[in-house]
Amino acid sequence: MFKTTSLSAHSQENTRKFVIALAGNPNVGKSTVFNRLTGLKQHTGNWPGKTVIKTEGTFSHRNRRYTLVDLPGTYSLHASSTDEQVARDFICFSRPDLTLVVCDATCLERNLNLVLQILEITDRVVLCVNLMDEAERKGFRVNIDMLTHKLGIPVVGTAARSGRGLSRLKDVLDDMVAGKIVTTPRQVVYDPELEISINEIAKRLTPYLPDWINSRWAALRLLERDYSVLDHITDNKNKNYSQRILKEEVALCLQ
Ligand SMILES: Nc1nc2c(ncn2[C@@H]2O[C@H](COP(=O)(O)OP(=O)(O)OP(=O)(O)O)[C@@H](O)[C@H]2O)c(=O)[nH]1
Ligand SMILES: [Mg+2]
Repeated sequence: MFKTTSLSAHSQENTRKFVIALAGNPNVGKSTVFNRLTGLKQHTGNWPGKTVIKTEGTFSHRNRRYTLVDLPGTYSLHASSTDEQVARDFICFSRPDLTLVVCDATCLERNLNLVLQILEITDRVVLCVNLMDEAERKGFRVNIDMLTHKLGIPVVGTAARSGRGLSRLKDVLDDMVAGKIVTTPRQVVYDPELEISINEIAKRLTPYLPDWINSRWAALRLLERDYSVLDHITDNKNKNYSQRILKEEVALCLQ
């Protein structure tokens, strides 16, 4: 799954700060991971226009500087609550260099739902399977290698409260940013009829969207009649016209 690339292309990059979005279900240890990585270098405010708290922190590792953004805990990214909207918009539209998803090792199945949703948005994802100590205490065995293979992204087991695995996690984040790891994220395949519509809409959307927005993901949002993604189309001059045309095309695909 992983390919190694040359570091030379990235030699200039140690002067800038890399942004890591920290996502996950509620109560899985995100803030514990956040505190372990950033120590006291934290700053708290609000998300613009929202009453949701935004906590940012910084850390350095192997000569690179990072800003870690602790997103609200969510079970999904359907933007049906303010928390979900904040988390989704940051991962999708703020273009973080990486998204670090924290999972609870004792209830992986429920947690993986969010992971798969994030993999529909971006391929720049690292999974931290936290609470490994709790899982072990309950007699669960989590196969990290198998998860890595099945999901196509790097997976690191941690017990953040005691600090176990955090050093390896930092190495993996850094390897991702350095371009040493190329991911092949597992994609959810929907039923064939839906896949035809997704592909058709994605094809029509592509010319209107910036290339960093995944058009397959955008097509799925339109199929759910979530048109907020259309706010991000690049054709500013004809924005209203383009939005109307795209909505009509989606309606045609749904007939
Ligand atoms: N045993 C164990 N407990 C942990 C671990 N990581 C976090 N905890 C505990 O789990 C609880 C929740 O941790 P938080 O870091 O607040 O979780 P969170 O995901 O930030 O929670 P929300 O922000 O409320 O969504 C706390 O009591 C932590 O001490 C771990 O690896 N092992
Ligand atoms: Mg928290």
